[in-house]
Formats: sequence, structure tokens, C-alpha cells
Amino acid sequence: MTHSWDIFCKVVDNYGDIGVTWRLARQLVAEHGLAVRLWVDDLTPFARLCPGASASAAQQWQAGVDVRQWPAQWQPVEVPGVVIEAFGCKLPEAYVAALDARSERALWLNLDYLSAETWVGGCHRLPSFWAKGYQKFFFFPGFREDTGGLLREAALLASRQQFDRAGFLASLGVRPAAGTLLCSLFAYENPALGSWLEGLAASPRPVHLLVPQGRIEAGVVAWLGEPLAVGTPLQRGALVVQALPFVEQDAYDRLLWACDFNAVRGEDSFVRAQWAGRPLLWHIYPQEEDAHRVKLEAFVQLYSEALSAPARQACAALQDAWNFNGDMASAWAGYLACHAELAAHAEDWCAALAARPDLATELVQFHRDWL
Ligand code: TRH
Repeated sequence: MTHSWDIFCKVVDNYGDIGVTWRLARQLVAEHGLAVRLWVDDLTPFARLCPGASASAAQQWQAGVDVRQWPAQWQPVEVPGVVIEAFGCKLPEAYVAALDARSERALWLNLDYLSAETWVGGCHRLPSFWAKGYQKFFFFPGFREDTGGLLREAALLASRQQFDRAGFLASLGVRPAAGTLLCSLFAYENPALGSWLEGLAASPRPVHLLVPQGRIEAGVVAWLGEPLAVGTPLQRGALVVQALPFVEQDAYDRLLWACDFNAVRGEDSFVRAQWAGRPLLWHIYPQEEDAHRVKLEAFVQLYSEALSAPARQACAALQDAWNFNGDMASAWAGYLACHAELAAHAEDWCAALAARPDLATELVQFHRDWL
């Protein structure tokens, strides 16, 4: 049972909780030869990321992962050698009791949220003591050497290099005019959206903005002043806006690779945009009392260390305006003035991150060391 892992996922909202755990589960199976059960309390978002999946099956196999509906009434199951609770979701009491009672110790991990803040390194791999002295370890993803790294499949960057961009875009009905800056937009509702769209429409370089269906769409439609049908481009000044369907998770990666600039949100799309090697605009998950400001600043600071002062300033101004309702039109103009440097930097940043072990490998190694 040391080759069997359980991952527990509670969907708080949106797609990030399942997005991260589904990706991790697939990679542990495909690259580390593990048997993985993924327990999910709400399979509806899962079926959107993985269109072949059922939103209601008690059990299903997807990409070699044993996907289970986490039942409201927990039924006893055998506890495997490794148990991951994602983002502090609470395990069923009966399951914890079975974990405690297991004759051979099992490794219990809490996979935490991603942050570039320096305190993360001090908490990564730390144990906390549970009832009966059972240890649970905190495992933190991250950008720095002293963290658990980021989810990255072994073939990810090579696949990006070989990717048929024109073919992929044509399959979505996207035909950007020559010289256009192709952008994608995935975000929560955002009061700064209007000023960004104004800035894009007035842009000296034509912009083609792809908008997968989701929470930002209503704001785009309000700014356009007319409905936006999936696939039909609408033009305003230098800006073409085109709605796309919500695509499956691997296709979303390709969408990020295909674009010159990506607006992303949450945790998982944010990481995938970095593996795309393109400049990104991060709509960080908003927290009470602006707690996300510190997290955003920590990332921007780390990300910008190797940039010239003007590019660093342009990058910070853009992220700040987007997240805290600033003037996106002027922040975008500032960004465009540094676009070449920021585009080159995005590739360098991706390469530097890729030189580190990925999160799944770090988890497997941690388990080996613990045994
Ligand atoms: O959806 P998110 O905002 O998710 C989360 C949750 O809200 C969570 O509670 C919170 O803690 C976390 O953010 C910070 O953003 P995220 O993490 O980027 O997840 C989106 C997923 O959706 C990601 O796996 C990519 C996927 N996706 C597709 O598969 N197809 C698409 O067309 C798009 C736009 C996204």
C-alpha cells in the first residue's frame, strides 16, 4: 500500500481546488507509477475540466486515476500509505480514526496554498501533532528553493516547443490578423476591466482578446454594449474581442501557449501561465481585508528581480491596477513600452523555475525520505 495514495479535495468554489488536485493525481499515476484515489466532494467542476467525466458517479476511472465522490456519509475504506488533504480540507473523522489505527504508519500531508512569501520556506515540511501524537506534515508549493516547487509534468515544456499554434487556434476558430498581440482573459469580476478594454482599444498595436466563458464575461459584454456569441469576433478600435468555450484543462494550457499575453486568476491558471513562458496578468483570489495584497506583492517582487527598473515598475503597476481598481489604460501603455523585455523575461523565468524539481516529484521524494 506504499504505492497507493489518497488525495482529498473539497471544492470551496470555482475550479482551482479540483484543478490542482486533478493535475497532481494524473501526474502521480502517469509519471510515478502510483495508484491514486482522488476523493472530490463536488464533481461538477471536475466534469468541466475533464469533459469525459461524470458529475455524479460514485466511482470512475479517468486517466488512470480512481476518482471517487466523497460521500456525505463516509463508508470505511482501507487507508493507503500516503494521504494528502488539499488546502486544509478536513478529512472524515472515521478516516482519521482508521489512519490512527493502521498497523503500519501512513504519511499524512496537508498540501497548502501557493505563495511567494518568504515565511513559506520556514513552514514547508513542518509536522503538526494530531490526536494520539499522529503527525501531519505541511507541504507548501512555491517558487523558492526551500519550498515544494510547482506542478509541472515531465514533458510539458517540450510539448510547448513542438506545439502547432496555428492548427490549435484554427480548431477554436481564432484567426488573428498579422502583427496582432494575441491575449487571453480569465478573471473574476473586475472593476478595472473597463479601463483595460479602453486601453486595449486605443492600443498602438492591434490586440485580439480571447475570453473563455466564465465570470468575467458579463463585464466584457457590458463594456461592448452588445451580446458576445462564442466564436464571433467583435471589434472596438484596435481591439478584437472573441468569446471561446470553456475548454478542457489540457487545451487551456495550449491556449496559454498560443497567446502573447495571458490574464489568469486563482492558483492553477497562474502557474500554467508561467509555464507558457509569456507575460501574465494575475487576478489574485481576493481575500478579506486585502490580505491578498501581501501575497501579490511578494510574487511581483520575486518575479521582477532580474528586470530593468522601468520594466519592474511597469509590471508592478499593471498587476496593482488590475487587482486594486487602478487605471488599467495607463498601466497598459506602460506595459507595452516594456513588452519586449517582459516577453523575454517570461521565458527566462519559466526556464529558471523548470530547473527546480516539480511538486509531484518533491512529494514522492518526501515520502521516500520519511519511510
Ligand atoms: O477557478 P479559480 O479561481 O480557482 C481557485 C478557487 O477559487 C479556490 O477556492 C481558490 O483557493 C484558488 O482559486 C486560489 O482559478 P484557478 O486556480 O486558476 O483554476 C482554474 C482551473 O480551470 C485551472 O485548472 C484551469 C482550468 N480551466 C480550464 O480547464 N478551461 C478553461 O477554459 C479555463 C478558462 C480554465
